[in-house]
Formats: sequence, C-alpha cells, structure tokens
Amino acid sequence: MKLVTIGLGQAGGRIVDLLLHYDTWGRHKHIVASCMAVNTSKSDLIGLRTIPQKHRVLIGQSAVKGHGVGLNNELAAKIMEKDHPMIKRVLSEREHLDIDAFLLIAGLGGGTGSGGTPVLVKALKESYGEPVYVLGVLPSDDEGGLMCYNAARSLVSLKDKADGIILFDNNLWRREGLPIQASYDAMNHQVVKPLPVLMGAGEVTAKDKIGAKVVDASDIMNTIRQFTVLGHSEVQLGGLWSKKVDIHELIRLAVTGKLTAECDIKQARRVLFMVAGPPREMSRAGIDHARSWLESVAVNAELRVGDYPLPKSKTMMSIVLFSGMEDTPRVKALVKKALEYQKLQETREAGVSSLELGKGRLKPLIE
Ligand SMILES: Nc1nc2c(ncn2[C@@H]2O[C@H](COP(=O)(O)OP(=O)(O)OP(=O)(O)O)[C@@H](O)[C@H]2O)c(=O)[nH]1
Ligand SMILES: [Mg+2]
Repeated sequence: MKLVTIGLGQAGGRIVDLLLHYDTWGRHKHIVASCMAVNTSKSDLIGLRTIPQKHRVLIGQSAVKGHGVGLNNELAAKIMEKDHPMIKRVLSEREHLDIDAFLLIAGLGGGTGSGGTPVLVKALKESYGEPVYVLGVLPSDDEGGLMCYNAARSLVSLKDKADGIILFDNNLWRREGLPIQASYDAMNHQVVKPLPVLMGAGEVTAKDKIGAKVVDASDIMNTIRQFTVLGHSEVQLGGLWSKKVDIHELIRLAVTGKLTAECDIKQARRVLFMVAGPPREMSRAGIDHARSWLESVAVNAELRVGDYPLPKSKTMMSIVLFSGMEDTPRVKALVKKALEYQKLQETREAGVSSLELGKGRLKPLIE
C-alpha cells in the first residue's frame, strides 16, 4: 500500500520523521512513497532529522513569520486555506504520483496540526481521488482545557471529511516519570512501529504469495472508516520460541493488550487482522481458530483476515484494526470537557453553524 504521509505541526512532523527513519533503516524498507512535514514554526521544521529539506513546508510566513500559531487552531485553519497550494506544489513535483492513499499525521491538541489538518483533508479531497486518512494524536488530561478544546473541535471538523481517523491517545501511552521529550520519543516509536508492516502488506510480489490469504491494500482501505484504533503484538522466533507460534495467542495478545486508544470492540463495524512473518509459521488452523475467536469478540463487525508473508523475518507480528466506530470513550470524554471549556470561555456565538458529536455543539473549524 503506497502512502503519501504528511505530518502537520510538531507532533505530526516528528512522527513522520521517525516513520521515514524506519523506512530507510528498518526491517521494512521503501514503503513510504513520499513524505512531508508542514508547520507554521520554522524551528520545529529545522529540528527534524530525516525528512529532506525540500519536503519541509513552512506555511503562514506572512501571518506569523515562522514563529508558530501558539495553539491558535482557528488561525492555523485560515493559514492552511491560503497556503495549501504550497503543499500541492511539492506533491506535483513527483510526476506520476502512483499512490493508494494519503495519511496525515498530527497532534490534535495544538494549533497547527489541529487547525491545519481538517482544511488540508478537504483540499486534498477536492484535488485527488485517493482516500485521505488521518492519524490523530489525542492530548493527555494534564494538558488542560485549551488542548482538549482544540482536539475536540478538530475531531468534529474531521469526522465527516476524512475517510477514516486512526486514534493514538497520549493519555493512555504517556510514560509517567520520564521527561516530556523522552515520553514523546517512546510514544512515537509505539505509533510508528506497526505502520511499515501495515503499509508493506498489500505490496507483496507474486513470487512471495505463499500465504493463506494475503492482505492487500483494498482490504486495509475497506476497513478504515470513521474512528479506528490499532493493536499489535510481536514474538521473536527461534530460541525459546522454537515451537510453532500459536497464532490465536498472538492475535489475542494484540486485541487484549493496550490498543492505540480505548474502544468498545462491540461498536466496531469493520475489523481487520493480519499476521506477518515467515509462511512456515502460518498455520491455517491457527488463523481459523483466531478468526472464530475474533468473530465472537467483535460481534458486530465485518471481519477481514489475512497474512503478510515475510520469509526472512525473525519475528511474527500480528496487527488488528478496529474500525467503523461512531465514537470512542475517549472522544466522548474530550467532547464533553471541550463543551465545558467552551461554555466557560463564552466562545459560543448565537447563529454559528455547528456540527454535532454526541450531546451539545462545538464550533467546527471549517464548514
Ligand atoms: N505522541 C506525541 N505527542 C506529541 C509530540 N509533540 C507534541 N505532542 C502532543 O501533540 C499535541 C499538539 O502539540 P504540537 O504538535 O506541539 O502542536 P502544533 O500542531 O505544533 O501546534 P502549535 O505549536 O500551536 O502550532 C499536544 O497534545 C502535545 O502534547 C510528540 O512528539 N509525540
Ligand atoms: Mg508547534
């Protein structure tokens, strides 16, 4: 599955930077078709390590002079309305942009990522036929009301625009006791780790097709709808694991371990699970057993199952996507807190059109 990945704001830029690092040096190489970092802050762009200079796009120069928008997501949305052609120009430099989809990545609690992402989703959808997915990082509770308000407004604005929103919740994954930067770094590895495998599946060449049912890009794209969360598990092969891997156990670990955000699995309308590793370790019976177990857990879902044969891999990884959810407990909680914040700040203006998500109304960032 070939993706153009665009990181917006500081969190988004860092995560895409790390994804490109994995793509260059990791076990699953050259899967990222193209990537870019977009920011209103010049210093955040300079701080990136891997993304080439010409793919770092500074927007809003005339409005904020490279100093960032300072959590003002309305300003970021306005800047993106004006400057999105700069991003499209970088995209058009690749003459035959042969891709399956766009993936925009952003921390939704700040200014640039929160306000810029919904506007860029809309602009990309107006110009290209490919689906546009968002990986949205949710703020943690200790970041306060404004971050929460920004994230909820961004989610409300994205909900009907993006083809799917993959959630990663900092509140669930932050590392207590670590300095903030080290905690971000650790979380970013958690975000990025399954992506090359997920993206690599569906790029399998004909000679590799030995698996039971190889996952392809359309399986992934037909799964990701509305809110989506992801889980994964991995075991080393050889040594202590010299006996055959229990596929059902591997999937169970991915499902019952920590997901990227909390969700009620019964609300998932679409589920995909895949196992990646050497075909000799893929037992048909193991996959069938895992499938029936998952059918009994995700009772309302259309289930897609497949494998990703990696003959030389020294690990077995399983990835599960729970998708097609109208909302999640964390999204509901963020919206509730954001409404309280909005009331408190008296930002609610009579007659402003708004979208509804759960109870109450939040001002969207774009129409
Ligand atoms: N997981 C993760 N979260 C981050 C990282 N950096 C920032 N965040 C979180 O992402 C959210 C948005 O922060 P930023 O990305 O810094 O915001 P921004 O889009 O640059 O916004 P402005 O600086 O206001 O323009 C906040 O909730 C942060 O806690 C990171 O490297 N990893
Ligand atoms: Mg910033």
